[in-house]
Amino acid sequence: MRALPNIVITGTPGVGKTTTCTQILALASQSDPPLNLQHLSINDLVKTRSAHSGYDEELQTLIVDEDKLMDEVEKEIEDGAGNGGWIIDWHSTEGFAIRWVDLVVVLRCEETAILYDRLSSRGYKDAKVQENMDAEIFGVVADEAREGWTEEGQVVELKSTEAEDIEENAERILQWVKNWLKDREA
Ligand code: DAT
Repeated sequence: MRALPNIVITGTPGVGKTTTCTQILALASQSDPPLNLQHLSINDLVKTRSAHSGYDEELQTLIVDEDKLMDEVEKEIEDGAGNGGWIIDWHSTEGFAIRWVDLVVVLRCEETAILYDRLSSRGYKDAKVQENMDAEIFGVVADEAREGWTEEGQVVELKSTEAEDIEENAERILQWVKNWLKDREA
């Protein structure tokens, strides 16, 4: 059994996944006792392990080789005897084994104008901004997560619109980790 839970922080690009993960790790290291959580950026893994099969010019993105990527994810997660504590940062949960993950957090930015600004300030082309906006409006990532993790409370959606949301969400997620630990001790 894992010593710490594995959590996926997911959502449409620009909802604040990486910023939230950084904040969770900062709070975890300041906890008493510190919690040994680690950030697993799947974006980085795609690049460093070459889990891609080319570049999509239209969508300005690497074409992910999902089988290779999931092999690499599994290797990372199972590293250290599978002790857990991974905060996994990716815009999808597709391909993840249910057993790898204890909680899926879907960040949501329902203020489309705000998400639009975040995406266009990254220099994304219109087609890519539009694709992501549509995905957010239709809740694609949340639906996909719910199809996989069906038990009550395994998937939570949190609003990530304003700066205060980042802090609040990171605190909630850390509290969830602490409760998970308490339940295991009992
Ligand atoms: P993601 O990892 O989901 O693609 P990010 O963490 O890189 O997103 O954030 C993209 C940009 O938007 C970054 O400049 C921080 C900002 N941002 C994200 N969530 C926010 C929030 N809830 N309030 C204010 N700014 C936010």
